[in-house]
Amino acid sequence: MDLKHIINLLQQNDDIIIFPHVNPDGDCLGSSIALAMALTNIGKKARVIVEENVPSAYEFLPGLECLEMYKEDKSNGQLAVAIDTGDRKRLGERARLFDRCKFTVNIDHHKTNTSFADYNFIDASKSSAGEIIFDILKSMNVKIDKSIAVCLYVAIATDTGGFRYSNTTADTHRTAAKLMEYGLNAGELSSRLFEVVSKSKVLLTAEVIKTLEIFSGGKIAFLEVNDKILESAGAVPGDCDGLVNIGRNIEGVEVAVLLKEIGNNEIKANMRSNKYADVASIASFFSGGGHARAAGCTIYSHMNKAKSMLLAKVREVVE
Ligand SMILES: [Mn+2]
Repeated sequence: MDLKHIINLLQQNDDIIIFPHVNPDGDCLGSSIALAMALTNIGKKARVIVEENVPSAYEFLPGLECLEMYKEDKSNGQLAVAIDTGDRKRLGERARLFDRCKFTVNIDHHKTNTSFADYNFIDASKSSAGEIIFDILKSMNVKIDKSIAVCLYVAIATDTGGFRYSNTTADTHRTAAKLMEYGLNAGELSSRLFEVVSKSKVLLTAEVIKTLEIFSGGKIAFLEVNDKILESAGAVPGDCDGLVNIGRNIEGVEVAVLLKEIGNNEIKANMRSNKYADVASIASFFSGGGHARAAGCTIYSHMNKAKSMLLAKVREVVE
């Protein structure tokens, strides 16, 4: 699908509902809020509907007034826009509202995207949904202000790990440079996003490091977290973001996995790779998704079983 069609739909509809994915991250929140603000500025009714609170790390974002908490009712909208959402499951409870809207659009950069909407724009060459939203706003010729720029910069910076991951392209830097021209303070944003951590996160990190296991002669690292560990650190599930990098950053490791025990029979796996292993293919095997270097899935089994099934698959890809 051509970006022009998506832009036409945004221009022709006045009641637009934007859907970030569940467990919202910096990319989906920043991109969604930026799009909502830009559309509101040109006189449209644009809302971002979420079903969870904004993680505390992103409470500083401008434009949070665009967010509305999802209520189960029969309301609908003209145009539904899912952002950064690889498959329909990632819409959570809101999938019903999404389906009730007259037209549905899916804007994403995950190569595993299932094209679940009426109109799908998937560009896996982009580092982030933020980069795509920037292109859309530029093509629509709508005014970008500092608040919109901050949101898009946060979207791009978080999905590229502060412009360090291999998804960072020359275009990514060019877009970031253009966003900086709206007067945002990149140093301050980076420190807020990547350096400042809560005490509970530090304590959680210490506990998670104790679970480290290394396999395949140092090429695979597994880490674990569960409610008991979270509780002992006084941490919340959102504090687990990025912990998989503890494994990924170990010299010689190709694939790192963080296993999160949600219930007795539900394990969420967060995977990262460094150079060659396609973790999206592993995630797909377990009905998950993502990118070659960052992917995730849920395994409905107990911890030991989930770990051995996943380890077997990771070994196939790594060895
Ligand atoms: Mn993203």
